[in-house]
Amino acid sequence: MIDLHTWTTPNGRKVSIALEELGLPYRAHAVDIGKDEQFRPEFLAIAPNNRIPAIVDSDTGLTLMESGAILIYLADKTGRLLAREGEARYRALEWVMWQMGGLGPMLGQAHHFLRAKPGAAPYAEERYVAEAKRLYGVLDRRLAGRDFITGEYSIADIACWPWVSRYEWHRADIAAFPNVLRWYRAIAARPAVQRGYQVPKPAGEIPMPA
Ligand SMILES: N[C@@H](CCC(=O)N[C@@H](CS)C(=O)NCC(=O)O)C(=O)O
Repeated sequence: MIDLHTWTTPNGRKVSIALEELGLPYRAHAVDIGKDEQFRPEFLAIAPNNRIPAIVDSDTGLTLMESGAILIYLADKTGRLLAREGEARYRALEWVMWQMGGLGPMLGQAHHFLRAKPGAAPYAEERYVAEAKRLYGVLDRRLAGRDFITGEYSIADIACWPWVSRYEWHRADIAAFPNVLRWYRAIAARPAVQRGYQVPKPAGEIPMPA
């Protein structure tokens, strides 16, 4: 059994979606970051960076923070969603790292400046909206002629998709990126993604461009 400590955010949803896709039994525990629950000592014991998500796998005794590491762990535990070796493995890891080091942090900054205190830092708003657009361009080119980021559905898609689902927050015109739009819709239609999106509590419909 896996205990997942999470909240209704892109980094949290990566893990609930992966668990749903893999059919692994898990219990979700809500860590309401709006109420600073990520600073509770019992959470810090498994997630010393005070950020969700984190897991405890009672099969192995392993505790793990950082969504990218958790995705790799779950894929390796089951032998699914990530090739065991060879170029396919490293290509998927390359795009997981792209998400962890680029897409997630940059979109997160866009959300902060656009939503937390709009108008307080116009240069930052402009910079992160422009960076979001650049990253969408990168993803769109990668998806040209491919159903998924590495061809086959993998943890690379699961890492990126929840961030793109906040396209309204970072003001991305997703329709201007037709490959991203096709990929976004295809993943949103997966039952496991629809279930994982609503963890640890119902969060409404998945955003869908007209
Ligand atoms: N690199 C980390 C980032 C985790 C992260 O930023 N989590 C956010 C929610 S998406 C959080 O817990 N924020 C709480 C805070 O900022 O105190 C990961 O991918 O797991």
